[in-house]
Amino acid sequence: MFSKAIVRKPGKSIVDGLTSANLGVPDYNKAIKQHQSYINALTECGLEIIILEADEYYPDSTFVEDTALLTPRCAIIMNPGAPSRKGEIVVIKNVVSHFYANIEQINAPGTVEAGDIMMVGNHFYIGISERTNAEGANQLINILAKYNMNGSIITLEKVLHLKTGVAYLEDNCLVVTGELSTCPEFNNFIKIEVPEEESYAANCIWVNDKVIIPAGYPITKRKIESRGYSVIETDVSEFQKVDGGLSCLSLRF
Ligand code: CIR
Repeated sequence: MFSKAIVRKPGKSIVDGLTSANLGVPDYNKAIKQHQSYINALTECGLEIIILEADEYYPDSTFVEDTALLTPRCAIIMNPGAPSRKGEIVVIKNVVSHFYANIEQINAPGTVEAGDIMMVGNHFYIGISERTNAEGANQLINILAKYNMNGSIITLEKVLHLKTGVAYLEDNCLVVTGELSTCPEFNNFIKIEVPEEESYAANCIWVNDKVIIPAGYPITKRKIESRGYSVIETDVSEFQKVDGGLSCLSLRF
Protein backbone atom coordinates (compact mmCIF):
# COMPACT_ATOMS: atom_id res chain seq x y z
CA MET A 1 0.00 0.00 0.00
CA PHE A 2 1.14 3.56 -0.68
CA SER A 3 0.52 6.51 1.61
CA LYS A 4 2.06 9.44 -0.26
CA ALA A 5 2.85 10.75 -3.72
CA ILE A 6 5.13 13.49 -4.97
CA VAL A 7 3.96 15.43 -8.04
CA ARG A 8 5.28 18.52 -9.77
CA LYS A 9 3.06 21.02 -11.58
CA PRO A 10 3.77 21.40 -15.30
CA GLY A 11 5.33 24.69 -16.35
CA LYS A 12 4.53 26.75 -19.43
CA SER A 13 7.75 25.31 -20.85
CA ILE A 14 6.03 21.91 -21.17
CA VAL A 15 5.52 22.94 -24.81
CA ASP A 16 9.28 22.35 -25.23
CA GLY A 17 9.21 18.87 -23.68
CA LEU A 18 11.05 16.05 -25.42
CA THR A 19 8.74 14.18 -27.76
CA SER A 20 8.40 11.97 -30.77
CA ALA A 21 4.61 11.74 -30.45
CA ASN A 22 3.41 13.96 -33.32
CA LEU A 23 0.21 14.83 -31.46
CA GLY A 24 0.64 18.59 -31.43
CA VAL A 25 1.77 21.05 -28.77
CA PRO A 26 0.39 20.71 -25.22
CA ASP A 27 -2.10 23.36 -24.11
CA TYR A 28 -0.67 24.69 -20.83
CA ASN A 29 -4.02 25.67 -19.27
CA LYS A 30 -5.48 22.29 -20.09
CA ALA A 31 -2.37 20.58 -18.72
CA ILE A 32 -2.78 22.41 -15.41
CA LYS A 33 -6.44 21.28 -15.17
CA GLN A 34 -5.54 17.71 -16.07
CA HIS A 35 -2.75 17.73 -13.51
CA GLN A 36 -5.23 18.79 -10.81
CA SER A 37 -7.59 15.97 -11.84
CA TYR A 38 -4.68 13.54 -11.63
CA ILE A 39 -3.96 14.77 -8.09
CA ASN A 40 -7.65 14.28 -7.26
CA ALA A 41 -7.48 10.69 -8.53
CA LEU A 42 -4.47 9.95 -6.31
CA THR A 43 -6.25 11.57 -3.36
CA GLU A 44 -9.28 9.35 -4.01
CA CYS A 45 -6.91 6.39 -3.58
CA GLY A 46 -6.07 7.64 -0.08
CA LEU A 47 -2.72 9.29 -0.76
CA GLU A 48 -1.34 12.44 0.80
CA ILE A 49 0.08 14.51 -2.07
CA ILE A 50 3.28 16.56 -1.94
CA ILE A 51 2.90 19.15 -4.69
CA LEU A 52 6.05 20.81 -6.02
CA GLU A 53 5.91 24.08 -7.89
CA ALA A 54 6.68 24.10 -11.61
CA ASP A 55 10.24 24.62 -12.79
CA GLU A 56 10.24 26.41 -16.14
CA TYR A 57 13.90 25.61 -16.71
CA TYR A 58 13.10 21.91 -17.06
CA PRO A 59 10.29 21.35 -19.61
CA ASP A 60 9.92 17.68 -18.63
CA SER A 61 10.13 18.13 -14.87
CA THR A 62 6.44 17.33 -14.33
CA PHE A 63 7.41 13.70 -15.13
CA VAL A 64 8.82 13.16 -11.65
CA GLU A 65 8.66 9.38 -11.79
CA ASP A 66 11.78 9.26 -13.96
CA THR A 67 13.98 10.97 -11.37
CA ALA A 68 13.89 8.52 -8.44
CA LEU A 69 12.98 5.02 -7.33
CA LEU A 70 11.24 5.04 -3.97
CA THR A 71 11.25 1.59 -2.37
CA PRO A 72 10.05 0.67 1.12
CA ARG A 73 13.71 0.41 2.26
CA CYS A 74 15.58 3.16 0.43
CA ALA A 75 15.31 5.91 -2.16
CA ILE A 76 17.51 5.77 -5.23
CA ILE A 77 18.09 9.00 -7.13
CA MET A 78 18.45 8.45 -10.86
CA ASN A 79 20.86 9.83 -13.42
CA PRO A 80 18.48 10.55 -16.32
CA GLY A 81 19.73 9.54 -19.76
CA ALA A 82 18.25 12.61 -21.43
CA PRO A 83 20.83 15.42 -21.03
CA SER A 84 18.11 18.06 -20.68
CA ARG A 85 16.61 16.19 -17.70
CA LYS A 86 19.72 15.55 -15.56
CA GLY A 87 19.27 18.63 -13.37
CA GLU A 88 15.75 17.63 -12.36
CA ILE A 89 17.17 15.36 -9.66
CA VAL A 90 18.45 18.22 -7.46
CA VAL A 91 15.04 19.29 -6.16
CA ILE A 92 13.76 15.72 -6.02
CA LYS A 93 16.68 14.57 -3.88
CA ASN A 94 16.02 17.39 -1.48
CA VAL A 95 12.32 16.56 -1.17
CA VAL A 96 12.92 12.83 -0.86
CA SER A 97 15.42 13.42 1.94
CA HIS A 98 12.52 14.58 4.15
CA PHE A 99 11.04 11.08 3.95
CA TYR A 100 14.02 8.72 3.60
CA ALA A 101 17.09 8.10 5.76
CA ASN A 102 18.68 5.80 3.16
CA ILE A 103 19.35 7.64 -0.07
CA GLU A 104 21.41 6.12 -2.87
CA GLN A 105 22.37 7.44 -6.28
CA ILE A 106 22.99 6.22 -9.84
CA ASN A 107 26.22 7.80 -11.12
CA ALA A 108 27.68 8.52 -14.58
CA PRO A 109 28.50 6.81 -16.85
CA GLY A 110 25.48 4.88 -15.61
CA THR A 111 22.11 6.29 -16.59
CA VAL A 112 18.67 5.17 -15.43
CA GLU A 113 15.26 6.82 -15.76
CA ALA A 114 12.84 5.20 -13.36
CA GLY A 115 10.12 4.96 -16.01
CA ASP A 116 12.27 1.98 -16.96
CA ILE A 117 11.79 0.29 -13.58
CA MET A 118 8.80 -1.82 -12.60
CA MET A 119 8.46 -2.93 -9.00
CA VAL A 120 7.01 -6.38 -8.33
CA GLY A 121 7.34 -6.87 -4.58
CA ASN A 122 11.05 -7.06 -3.81
CA HIS A 123 11.97 -7.60 -7.44
CA PHE A 124 12.59 -4.80 -9.90
CA TYR A 125 12.45 -5.25 -13.68
CA ILE A 126 14.79 -2.78 -15.38
CA GLY A 127 14.43 -1.90 -19.06
CA ILE A 128 17.52 -1.08 -21.08
CA SER A 129 16.37 1.73 -23.34
CA GLU A 130 17.68 4.87 -25.01
CA ARG A 131 17.59 6.44 -21.53
CA THR A 132 18.78 3.58 -19.31
CA ASN A 133 22.08 1.85 -19.99
CA ALA A 134 23.54 -1.45 -18.79
CA GLU A 135 26.01 0.31 -16.46
CA GLY A 136 23.14 2.15 -14.77
CA ALA A 137 21.04 -1.00 -14.51
CA ASN A 138 23.94 -2.88 -12.89
CA GLN A 139 24.55 -0.09 -10.39
CA LEU A 140 20.86 -0.25 -9.54
CA ILE A 141 20.92 -4.04 -9.07
CA ASN A 142 23.92 -3.68 -6.71
CA ILE A 143 22.16 -1.02 -4.67
CA LEU A 144 19.00 -3.14 -4.43
CA ALA A 145 21.08 -6.12 -3.23
CA LYS A 146 22.37 -4.02 -0.32
CA TYR A 147 18.78 -3.79 0.89
CA ASN A 148 17.85 -7.43 0.22
CA MET A 149 15.99 -6.64 -2.96
CA ASN A 150 16.87 -7.72 -6.47
CA GLY A 151 16.58 -6.74 -10.10
CA SER A 152 16.74 -8.15 -13.60
CA ILE A 153 17.20 -6.63 -17.02
CA ILE A 154 14.86 -6.52 -20.01
CA THR A 155 16.20 -5.16 -23.28
CA LEU A 156 13.69 -2.88 -24.99
CA GLU A 157 13.39 -2.37 -28.74
CA LYS A 158 10.70 0.21 -29.40
CA VAL A 159 9.13 1.75 -26.30
CA LEU A 160 10.49 4.91 -24.68
CA HIS A 161 10.48 3.33 -21.21
CA LEU A 162 9.67 -0.14 -19.85
CA LYS A 163 6.49 1.12 -18.22
CA THR A 164 5.32 2.62 -21.50
CA GLY A 165 4.25 -0.94 -22.30
CA VAL A 166 3.70 -2.74 -19.00
CA ALA A 167 2.17 -2.09 -15.57
CA TYR A 168 1.96 -4.28 -12.48
CA LEU A 169 -1.44 -4.43 -10.81
CA GLU A 170 -0.33 -6.59 -7.85
CA ASP A 171 -1.86 -10.11 -7.40
CA ASN A 172 0.54 -11.44 -10.06
CA CYS A 173 -1.32 -9.46 -12.72
CA LEU A 174 0.25 -7.37 -15.50
CA VAL A 175 -1.19 -5.03 -18.08
CA VAL A 176 0.87 -5.49 -21.25
CA THR A 177 1.06 -4.26 -24.81
CA GLY A 178 3.31 -4.48 -27.88
CA GLU A 179 6.80 -5.86 -27.36
CA LEU A 180 6.14 -6.43 -23.65
CA SER A 181 3.24 -8.84 -24.41
CA THR A 182 5.60 -11.48 -25.67
CA CYS A 183 8.45 -10.89 -23.26
CA PRO A 184 9.47 -14.33 -21.84
CA GLU A 185 10.33 -12.77 -18.45
CA PHE A 186 6.60 -12.22 -17.94
CA ASN A 187 5.44 -15.74 -18.81
CA ASN A 188 4.37 -16.55 -15.25
CA PHE A 189 2.11 -13.56 -14.81
CA ILE A 190 -1.61 -13.26 -15.50
CA LYS A 191 -1.70 -10.81 -18.44
CA ILE A 192 -4.28 -8.24 -19.40
CA GLU A 193 -3.53 -7.56 -23.07
CA VAL A 194 -4.03 -4.02 -24.30
CA PRO A 195 -4.77 -3.85 -28.04
CA GLU A 196 -2.48 -1.84 -30.27
CA GLU A 197 -5.01 0.98 -30.77
CA GLU A 198 -5.18 1.49 -26.99
CA SER A 199 -1.49 0.95 -26.29
CA TYR A 200 -1.17 4.27 -24.43
CA ALA A 201 -3.45 2.83 -21.70
CA ALA A 202 -0.89 0.13 -20.82
CA ASN A 203 0.78 2.83 -18.77
CA CYS A 204 -1.60 2.79 -15.82
CA ILE A 205 -1.03 2.58 -12.06
CA TRP A 206 -2.23 0.40 -9.23
CA VAL A 207 -2.79 2.53 -6.15
CA ASN A 208 -4.15 0.82 -3.05
CA ASP A 209 -6.48 -1.61 -4.86
CA LYS A 210 -7.68 0.94 -7.37
CA VAL A 211 -6.26 1.31 -10.88
CA ILE A 212 -5.89 4.76 -12.45
CA ILE A 213 -5.94 4.68 -16.25
CA PRO A 214 -5.91 7.39 -18.91
CA ALA A 215 -9.41 8.44 -20.03
CA GLY A 216 -10.65 7.28 -23.40
CA TYR A 217 -9.58 3.63 -23.56
CA PRO A 218 -12.80 1.62 -23.09
CA ILE A 219 -11.47 -1.82 -24.02
CA THR A 220 -8.63 -1.61 -21.50
CA LYS A 221 -10.98 -0.21 -18.86
CA ARG A 222 -13.42 -3.08 -19.33
CA LYS A 223 -10.66 -5.70 -19.23
CA ILE A 224 -9.16 -4.32 -16.01
CA GLU A 225 -12.58 -4.02 -14.37
CA SER A 226 -13.44 -7.57 -15.34
CA ARG A 227 -10.54 -8.75 -13.20
CA GLY A 228 -12.20 -7.11 -10.21
CA TYR A 229 -10.32 -3.82 -9.96
CA SER A 230 -12.06 -0.52 -9.39
CA VAL A 231 -10.88 1.80 -12.18
CA ILE A 232 -10.52 5.59 -12.07
CA GLU A 233 -10.12 7.36 -15.41
CA THR A 234 -8.24 10.62 -15.74
CA ASP A 235 -7.49 12.61 -18.89
CA VAL A 236 -3.77 13.13 -19.49
CA SER A 237 -3.91 13.98 -23.20
CA GLU A 238 -1.71 17.09 -22.86
CA PHE A 239 1.06 15.03 -21.27
CA GLN A 240 0.75 12.34 -23.93
CA LYS A 241 1.72 15.02 -26.49
CA VAL A 242 5.19 15.08 -24.93
CA ASP A 243 5.44 11.30 -24.59
CA GLY A 244 4.38 11.36 -20.95
CA GLY A 245 2.50 8.39 -19.55
CA LEU A 246 0.17 8.56 -16.58
CA SER A 247 2.62 6.82 -14.25
CA CYS A 248 5.39 9.37 -14.91
CA LEU A 249 3.39 12.13 -13.28
CA SER A 250 3.94 10.87 -9.73
CA LEU A 251 6.33 9.17 -7.34
CA ARG A 252 4.26 6.91 -5.13
CA PHE A 253 5.59 5.56 -1.85
C1 CIR B 1 10.74 12.57 -21.90
O1 CIR B 1 10.90 12.28 -23.08
O2 CIR B 1 11.60 12.37 -21.05
C2 CIR B 1 9.43 13.21 -21.48
N1 CIR B 1 8.98 14.06 -22.52
C3 CIR B 1 8.40 12.16 -21.18
C4 CIR B 1 8.82 11.27 -20.05
C5 CIR B 1 7.84 10.20 -19.82
N2 CIR B 1 8.24 9.38 -18.73
C6 CIR B 1 7.93 8.10 -18.64
O3 CIR B 1 7.36 7.51 -19.57
N3 CIR B 1 8.33 7.47 -17.55
